Amino acid sequence: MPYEHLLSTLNEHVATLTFNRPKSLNALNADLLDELADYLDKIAADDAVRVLVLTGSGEKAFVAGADINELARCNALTGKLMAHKGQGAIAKLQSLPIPVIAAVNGYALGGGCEIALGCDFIYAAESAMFGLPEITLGLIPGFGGTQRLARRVGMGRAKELIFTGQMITAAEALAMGLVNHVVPADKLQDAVYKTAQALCQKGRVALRAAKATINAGLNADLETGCALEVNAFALCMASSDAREGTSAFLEKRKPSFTGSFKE
Ligand code: CO8
Repeated sequence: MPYEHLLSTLNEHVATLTFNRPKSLNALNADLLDELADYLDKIAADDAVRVLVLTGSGEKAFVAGADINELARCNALTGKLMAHKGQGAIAKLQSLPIPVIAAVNGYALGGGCEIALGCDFIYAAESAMFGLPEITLGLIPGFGGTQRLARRVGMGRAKELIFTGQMITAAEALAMGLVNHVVPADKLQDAVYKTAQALCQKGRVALRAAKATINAGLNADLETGCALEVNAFALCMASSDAREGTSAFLEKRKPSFTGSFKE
């Protein structure tokens, strides 16, 4: 499927997907969401990709939200379909077996903030702004924001941001734990790529197990989460990466992981 609104590159196992509608600050229309879902299906099945980075084209925006031109034409039914479409794409993003980093280079508002919340880490340029301003349009977040923001920053802060629709700076987002790192805009892509490359050197089996276990455990009670961890730990033990990692430590050398389950 050729993409009209997305640009993709692959560089040494790091895939970068760029939201590319700069004239509307990379706003999410229905076609873009279809393209995103298609791209994520392909990435999930591509063994060459070990880390995914999401960013926005231009200097102003990561994604400034759902396309308000389309929202203005929605009724209850089409609005519901649109919300399902966005939630489906972000669910694929969150459950992608590899690490996903949002490189937020500008506005991450509404659906754009919700996409960032579906990523494992958020790195932001100093100039980035975050917010869920749907309330100012007479709406609420519809791409998972009411759920994921509260899980990431706590209920009080999430309610304040969603009730007021206020935008916050990257520094404020960092202080509340929404963002992992804030860097000068011209250093953002390098900082993200450096982390992505470091993750590419880790054991793939363990990385996937860690991500899946943390994600599943967040929606379960502690006992269930710990039971999931025991099984995921055993799965790692069955991998050649575990043998390689422990041997390398004892032999005082750097490990060379293959991500294979073969003995
Ligand atoms: N949708 C469509 N077009 C947009 C959007 C958007 N979300 N954001 C910006 N644009 C367009 C502007 O209309 C403008 O177009 P034009 O040049 O043709 O007039 C262009 O991008 C540049 O924008 P501005 O001139 O407004 O740039 P400023 O620097 O003055 O302002 C802002 C930047 C503050 C980001 C401002 O554009 C803004 O407030 N944008 C809207 C932000 C917003 O409200 N986002 C939330 C949208 S709702 C949402 O995301 C809901 C998700 C769940 C949906 C559930 C399914 C139904």
